[in-house]
Amino acid sequence: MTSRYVAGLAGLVLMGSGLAVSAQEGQLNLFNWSDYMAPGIIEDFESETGIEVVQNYYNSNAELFSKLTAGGDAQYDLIVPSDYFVPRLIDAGLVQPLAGEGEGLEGHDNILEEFRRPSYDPQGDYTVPYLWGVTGVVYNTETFADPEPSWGLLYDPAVNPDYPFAMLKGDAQFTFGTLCAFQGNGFDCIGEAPWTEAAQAVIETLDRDNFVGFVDATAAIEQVASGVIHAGIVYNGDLAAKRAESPETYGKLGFFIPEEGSQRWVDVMAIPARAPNPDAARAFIEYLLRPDVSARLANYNYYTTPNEAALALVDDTLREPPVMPDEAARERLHFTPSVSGEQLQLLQELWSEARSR
Ligand code: N2P
Repeated sequence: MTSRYVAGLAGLVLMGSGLAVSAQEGQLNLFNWSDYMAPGIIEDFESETGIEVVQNYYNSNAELFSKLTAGGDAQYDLIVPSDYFVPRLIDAGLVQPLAGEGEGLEGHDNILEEFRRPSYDPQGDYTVPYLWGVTGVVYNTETFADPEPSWGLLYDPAVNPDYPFAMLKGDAQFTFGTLCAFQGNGFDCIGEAPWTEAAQAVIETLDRDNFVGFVDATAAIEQVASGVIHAGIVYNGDLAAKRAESPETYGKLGFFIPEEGSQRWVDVMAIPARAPNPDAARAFIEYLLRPDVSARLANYNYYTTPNEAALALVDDTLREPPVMPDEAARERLHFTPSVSGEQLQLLQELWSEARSR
């Protein structure tokens, strides 16, 4: 029996005897993507540790970033940014190293090798992975019976001249990546030439009569289901979870990973620079690193877990598409390259210029 389970049992015995003893007192302010927790995890953590969890939500990395720069780095204890936003947060001084090194956290050995020293956090000292997934196209299967699995469903006016569609809100680099892929420059494009070409395509798309706007991924699912839009951009697990929850409402929604390539991401846990209660954040990270808790998180959200020790505990649905991309799809998926400094500035300038036209 590992020490972690012994500690858990000791906690139960203490609670059972009615003593008001807790490992750590206090509050944990968790700032997370919406619809990204599983029922019971927070309650069980609270009763085991005595820490009260308060959760607030965002819908894009850009939203998270701007809340942190507006003082959120002193308000939240734990955040869940995506891989390619980590260097931006480190460069802006918005996050602090975890306990010395991430590997010092109990349960860190459970993490798959490929996620231990990733390029976005080479020493693994700022982040611990949470869940990973992919971004693709959601569409109405009654409108588009058998579409080519291509970004053209959104970006080619000849493929969809009339039906309302949306782009993803709050992610300039992702949007440029999708257009770069469509234009043959690869989802992981970097630099002035491909980004300028992508920016031009943003301007042309904004001009189309059936373009309705930039919509959050979770909202895009509802909008396709209700007929407001007929195609948009989503994260695979969000759609899989909705379909499982209500096949009548979401059964007519199709999903594909465009053949020109798309995004694979891993969301990670990190502690803001001036977090009021970093110890509570570390306790929660260690709790989520337990194999049974990781599996519970993955199973509820229909996302793949980076926790190797949890893989045996995940549902079969998580081992097949659309949750686990097949080999052919994995070949066309890319992590979004980390860009910083002048390159990031160029990206942001091209983006705002395209948006303001
Ligand atoms: C939460 C899904 C967020 C994942 N609903 C995006 N990286």
